[in-house]
This record gives sequence, structure tokens and C-alpha cells, in this order.
Amino acid sequence: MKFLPSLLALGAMFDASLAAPSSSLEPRACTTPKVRKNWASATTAEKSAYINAVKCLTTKPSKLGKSHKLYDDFVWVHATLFQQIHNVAAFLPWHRYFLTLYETSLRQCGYTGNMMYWDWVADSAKPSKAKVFDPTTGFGGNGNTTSTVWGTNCVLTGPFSKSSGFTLRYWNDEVRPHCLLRVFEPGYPEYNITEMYGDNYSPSVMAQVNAETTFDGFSNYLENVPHAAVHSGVGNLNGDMGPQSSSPNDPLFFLHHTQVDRLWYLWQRANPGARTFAYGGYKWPDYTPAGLDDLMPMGGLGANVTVRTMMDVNASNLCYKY
Ligand SMILES: *[C@@H]1O[C@H](CO)[C@@H](O)[C@H](O)[C@H]1NC(C)=O
Ligand SMILES: *[C@@H]1O[C@H](CO)[C@@H](O)[C@H](O)[C@H]1NC(C)=O
Ligand SMILES: *[C@@H]1O[C@H](CO)[C@@H](O)[C@H](O)[C@H]1NC(C)=O
Ligand SMILES: *[C@@H]1O[C@H](CO)[C@@H](O)[C@H](O)[C@H]1NC(C)=O
Ligand SMILES: [Cu+2]
Repeated sequence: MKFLPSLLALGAMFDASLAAPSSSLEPRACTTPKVRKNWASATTAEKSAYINAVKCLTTKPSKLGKSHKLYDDFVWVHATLFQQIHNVAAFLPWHRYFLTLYETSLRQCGYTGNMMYWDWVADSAKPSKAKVFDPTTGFGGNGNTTSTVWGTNCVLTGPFSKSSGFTLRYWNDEVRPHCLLRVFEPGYPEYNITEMYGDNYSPSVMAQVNAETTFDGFSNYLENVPHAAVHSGVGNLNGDMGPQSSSPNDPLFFLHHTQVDRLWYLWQRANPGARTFAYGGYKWPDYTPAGLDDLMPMGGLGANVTVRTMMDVNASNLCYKY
């Protein structure tokens, strides 16, 4: 293998010759980060622009060349990669990347705003009253909970209601067309179960999550307690937001995950020197230690990128703030 060093040297020279001195090839600095807003404080016009762009995704062709719409690409990729991206170190950076690809698709549908988040910590005492569930300016409310048969709990109000004609193609990774399904957890005070499991994402729980000082500790706590409780609280077993690999079926998924991303960002910013590139835990499929140079698969929705590229939201490829 004597030839290796010289080949590597040649490669380096070749790279140097490609890097033209023109400053136009330099990545642009992130001088004006895009601001991701709280849904609850967005204007009615901003909310309707966002919702119209989501509906537009359901009319555009698949980027994966599949016989479903662009919206379904996001559901499909999340469902098929599910085990690779949950309960592993890449949970937070993978979903950060997924959100940016979704935001790019919304912009291709004419949306000029940024992703918005649902601050469920603020709404944890009475989640069902959250503005995201508003029947006219939000994502509609609960499903019809008359029956417990799968497929009957259709959302009755708002832009994604059954009567709006909004339909979804997948349930987990199977083709099972259905209306948008939600089954809010009603809460059972006698069993200490709060409405939509809100006590799992209260300010006091979030204070405990934020007190974690390692990436691994923070990520696992955030994923398994507040993040999981919001999924179950909105969807339960028969709703799209429940513990389903197809949970991006519910357009609220993306506001939920923008909040998860924001909580990570706030944790990073609480100690940027130590935490911006703090990463650790285990990776799929062998559960060996994870690292910043691990590649994250995106199922063809975007290039496979390293974890490192998703750590700093102030880098030119992300360039946003909360
Ligand atoms: C973000 O990047 C810009 C340009 O590189 C820099 O001026 C600014 O200080 C950075 N902000 C933070 C919060 O790191
Ligand atoms: C709710 O579901 C029940 C049973 O599936 C059905 O009979 C009823 O018409 C539904 N209600 C509405 C408002 O769609
Ligand atoms: C509910 O919580 C209270 C206070 O923590 C506790 O005393 C009670 O035993 C709990 N009830 C049930 C059914 O778990
Ligand atoms: C991305 O990674 C997956 C495996 O994780 C691989 O099958 C696929 O070919 C890669 N795609 C690209 C464009 O490199
Ligand atoms: Cu997920």
C-alpha cells in the first residue's frame, strides 16, 4: 500500500485546484438568521399561509418517484427509517434535518415564512385549549371519539377535517388510506392521568430535562418523556400522532418537532461553548458509540449528511433562530 500517501497527496492537490479563489464559492455567513415563531403569537395571515402551503404539499408529485404525493414522502421516509432515528443519538439532529427539508418544500409551495412551533410547555395545564387546535385558525381539534374502531376517529373541524377531503395514505408503513385521526387523551384524575398527559411536559418536568448536562441525558429525557407524551396525548393508539412511525401524517407533527428542536436549541444556547457540538449516545444498528461524523440517511428526500452539519443552527446551511 505504498502508493496510498502519494494518491492522497494528489487528491489534496486536486481539491486545492478546485477551490477557486472566488469569494462567491465561500459559504455565506449566517448574518440574518431566519426567526422561527411561536404559532400562538403568529398572525392569522401567517397561520393561513402556513396551512395553505401544507395543503399544497398534498397536491405535488413525490420527489421519491413514488405513486403518492410530496406530503406522503415525509410520512414514508419517517416510517421506513423509524428504528434508525428514534431512541438513538441521532434523534435530535435527524429531526432537525427533516424539518429543514419540510420547510424547503413548503417554500417550493410558495410559503415565504419559516417553520413555527407549538409551545406545549406553555399549554401543558390545558393542552386541548391550545391555539394550534383552533377550528378556524389552527389545525382543527379532536377526532370523533364515538367509536374505538381504527379509522373512525376523524378530525371534525379545521382545514384538515374529514369534510375538507384531507386524506392520508399510510398507517405505519402499510398503505391504509384514512382521514386525519386524533384521539385526545381525556385524562382520568382518579388515576393521576392529566389531560393529554400534560403533566409530562409541564414547566417543572422541562426544568428537570434542562438540568441534564450531557447530550445523551438531555436527548433521552426529552425524547422519552415530553416528546412521547405529546404524541400520545394527541393521538393515543388510534390517532395519527400516537406512537406511530407514520406520525408525520398529522400536520401538527411538524410544529411539535419544531418545539423539540427549539428546546434542544435553548439547551445548546445555555452553554454554547460546551454544548453546540455536544453529542453522544449510541447509533443504529449496532448500538456502538455515536459520533459527529456519522452519516444520517434521509431515504432520498435529501442527501445523507453528517450529524455535525446539524449541530449549529447558526451555520450557513441552517441559519435560523428561535
Ligand atoms: C451567527 O453567525 C454570525 C455570522 O457568522 C455571527 O456574526 C453571529 O455572532 C453568530 N451568532 C451566534 C449566536 O453565534
Ligand atoms: C362520529 O362517529 C360515529 C360512529 O363512527 C358516526 O355515526 C357519527 O356520524 C360521527 N359523527 C360525525 C359528526 O361525523
Ligand atoms: C395520585 O397522586 C397522589 C399524590 O402524588 C397519590 O397520593 C395517590 O396515591 C395517586 N393515586 C393513584 C391512583 O396513583
Ligand atoms: C444514504 O445512506 C443509505 C444507507 O444508510 C444508502 O443506502 C444510500 O445509498 C445513501 N444515499 C446516498 C445518496 O449516498
Ligand atoms: Cu420521529
